[in-house]
Formats: sequence, C-alpha cells, structure tokens
Amino acid sequence: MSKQHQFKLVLLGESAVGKSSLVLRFVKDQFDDYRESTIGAAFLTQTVTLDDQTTVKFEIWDTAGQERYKSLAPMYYRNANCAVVVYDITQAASLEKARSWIRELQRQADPSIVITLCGNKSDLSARRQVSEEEAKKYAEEEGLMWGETSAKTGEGVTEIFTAIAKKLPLTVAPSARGARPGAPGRAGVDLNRQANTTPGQGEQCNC
Ligand SMILES: Nc1nc2c(ncn2[C@@H]2O[C@H](COP(=O)(O)OP(=O)(O)O)[C@@H](O)[C@H]2O)c(=O)[nH]1
Ligand SMILES: [Mg+2]
Repeated sequence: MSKQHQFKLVLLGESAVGKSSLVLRFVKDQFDDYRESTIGAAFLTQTVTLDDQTTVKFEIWDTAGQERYKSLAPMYYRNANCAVVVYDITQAASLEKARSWIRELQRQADPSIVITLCGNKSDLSARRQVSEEEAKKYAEEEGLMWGETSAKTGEGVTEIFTAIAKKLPLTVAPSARGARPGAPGRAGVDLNRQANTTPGQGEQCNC
C-alpha cells in the first residue's frame, strides 16, 4: 500500500536571494529572470516520490523577504515541519540574514522543525562571496542540512527538496503532525488555524 505524507514547508531569507525562483523551479521546472517580488506570501504544493510506496507532498509557503513583512513570518513558520532558509552565494550579507532567521527559528519554531540552509545562485560562482566550506561548517555546527542550488539552471533543486523529504519523520501519522492545538499565537490570534485553513481558499501565486 502506498503512503502519501504531507508536510508544511516555509521558505525564509533576505529579499532577492531567489526563494520564489526556487519554488518555481521545484514546482513548475521554470525560471523567470524578471519576476515580480512576492507580496506577503504565496502558497504552492509539490510532491516528491521517494520510492514506489512513499510520496511526500510539500505544502510550500513562500514568504516575502522585505522587512515590512517580517512580522508575518511567525504565522508561516509556527506550525511548519520544515524550513528552508535561503541565502545568495554572491551576497555575504544574505548569509548573515539567514543566520538571524535560523536563530529565530531555533528560539520560536517547533523544536522538531527540520531546518535546511540553502545557498542559491550557484550558477554565479564567479561572483561568489560565501564559500561552500564556511556555510557547510556553520550548518554542521547548528545541526542543519545544507546545500547549494541554482534556481536558474535547476542544479541541486530537486536534490535539496528530496533530501528534506528523506529527513522528515515518515513514521508519524500525518494528522499528528503540524497541528498544535492550544498553542497561542503571539499576536493573540490562533495563527495555526489560519495557516491550516488558508490553502485551497485563496491560493495565491504570482508565478
Ligand atoms: N543567476 C541567478 N539568478 C537567480 C537565481 N534565483 C533567482 N535569481 C534572480 O534573483 C532575483 C530575485 O529572485 P526572487 O525569486 O524574486 O527572490 P526572492 O525575493 O527571494 O523570492 C530575480 O531577478 C531572479 O531571476 C539563480 O539561481 N541564479
Ligand atoms: Mg519572493
């Protein structure tokens, strides 16, 4: 009997590191040089096949990196099973921003969240400011998964999402995952509930 597992995944990271492009590559195998920036957040799904019996469906929340949307992020990561924190290998400052997102996740997200650090724009290695060694070492110290991708060429994209799918605990009943009844939202609203009900209704994607 085949099993489909479902996980919530949130993308975080500085603006313009390529979060939306990564999702577009992963979900539609497309790339667009002139994308409009994400407003608020966008929701998409994609399924990864691990073997004949096992598929993992990701419910992907692509957040906007701009500071003015930062206060919305907890709503997306609060009940996420996994987070992909993206930096741009040609912008050292974007790794600093990624570290700050990771610290926030370690403090505020569910302790079981699987965090992946993703260095995007690997096709621009001639302009590289962040070495593989530096990022990998940091990820190892923090117990994170790490990989480099290019949303432009597609390099590493399927691999990183497949690695996440393999890392997620497939033995837990899907219904027991994600939902944390009674966990109060920081703003006094039941944000879990909102995040659970939004998909399907106002699916928003500006791909
Ligand atoms: N060369 C290159 N450009 C990329 C890559 N990923 C994204 N971009 C470009 O970087 C800019 C920002 O991408 P976007 O996906 O909107 O970033 P977001 O703000 O993090 O969602 C756009 O001009 C993209 O075309 C990549 O892997 N390689
Ligand atoms: Mg975006």
